[in-house]
Amino acid sequence: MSKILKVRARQIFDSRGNPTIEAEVFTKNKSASAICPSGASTGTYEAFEKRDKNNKRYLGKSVLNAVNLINTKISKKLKGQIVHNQERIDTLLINLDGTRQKTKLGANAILAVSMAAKKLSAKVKNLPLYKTFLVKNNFKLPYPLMNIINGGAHANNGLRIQEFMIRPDRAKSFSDAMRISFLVIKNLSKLLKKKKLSTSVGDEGGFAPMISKNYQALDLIVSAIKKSGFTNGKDISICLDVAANELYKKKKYSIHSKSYISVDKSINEYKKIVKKYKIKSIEDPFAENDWISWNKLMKNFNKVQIVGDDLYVTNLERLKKGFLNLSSNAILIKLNQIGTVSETLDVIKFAQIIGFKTIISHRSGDTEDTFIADLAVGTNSNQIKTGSLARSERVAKYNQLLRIEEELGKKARMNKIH
Ligand code: 2PG
Ligand code: MG
Repeated sequence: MSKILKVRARQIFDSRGNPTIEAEVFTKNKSASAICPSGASTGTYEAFEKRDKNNKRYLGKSVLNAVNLINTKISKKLKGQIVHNQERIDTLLINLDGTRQKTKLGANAILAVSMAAKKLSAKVKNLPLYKTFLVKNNFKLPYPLMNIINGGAHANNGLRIQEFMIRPDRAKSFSDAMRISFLVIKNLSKLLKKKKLSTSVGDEGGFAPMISKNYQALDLIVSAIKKSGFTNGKDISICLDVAANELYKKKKYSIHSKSYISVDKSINEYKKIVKKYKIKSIEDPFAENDWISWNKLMKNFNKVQIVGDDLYVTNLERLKKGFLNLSSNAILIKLNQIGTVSETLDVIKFAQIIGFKTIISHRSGDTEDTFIADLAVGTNSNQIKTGSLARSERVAKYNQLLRIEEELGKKARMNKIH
């Protein structure tokens, strides 16, 4: 049996240039490493990200204490554990921390180790990572949700909605999904240039032109889809991440314009844009504690995918509450919101049992680590959200999915979107 010899960690940097943790787990002959990502529009109930608040040399952003905890306490705890026993490894990590939101060791420290152990187990078994999760055969590729216009906390253009995404619903294969998305993105770039708008990109690789009205972004995307020879709402669907936590004040929302309006009025505006732009998916339409408004929205739509991100923070208890409350019909999955691979898999399993769509997601501060691409295939998740076709930390995940598709060969299938 392959036993863990030691765990080592180092401080490296993420796509926004912020310090993050890379952990490396060793057996006698092999090792594997993993890197933790980091969000900007985070939910209050996410697991804790440990940073050295008092270290002025890194403006309070370094992760050196967490790195040190991995090299000492965590390494000592995991020494001698069988690398294939992911649940035991994760339980030991959870118990060693002992707090609800993993504040002692930091979820960033715990997750980097948890993912590295998972990768090492696959390596020792000589299996591709995607074959070591929930699905054992009939692997399916997820539909990409490409964030092609960035706003909100991911850009400084004043756009209210954080992410304007496209999903190539009629793609027959993952490579076809990439080709379709590529065409729309290139045509969008041309359109922006023509309108003398910037083609520079935001944190997730989507364009961040200086426009501030949601409908301007939506009109641009509709034109790009048309220009590429596709039909909006059929070949391609527009999907949104509103990230409404950031747009909430005293029971009112500033989603649709700068002024704050009531929930009922916000829902009416949602209805208008869903109809006009044939929007198929809305993530975080309301704030993380506003359960009633989520339910109201669900009652208004029966064909729109409503996705909980900050609402659920990949937390089983919150997902159960959302299920009972009829808050949504899909969940966004982010490993670092909860902090271990095992807990993430539990949430995915439960979501799939209750018939929710699972969407595996990157963070706005991400890295070259492609773990989530394998996770999406290995859990039969319908969709993956990992930015646009720009910035290597985003493209790396898509490229990994292309490799997986190639490896599956004739057996490769796309997941079901409807
Ligand atoms: C989101 C994510 C990823 P962040 O809100 O869904 O797109 O952003 O990582 O900043 O929370
Ligand atoms: Mg989100």
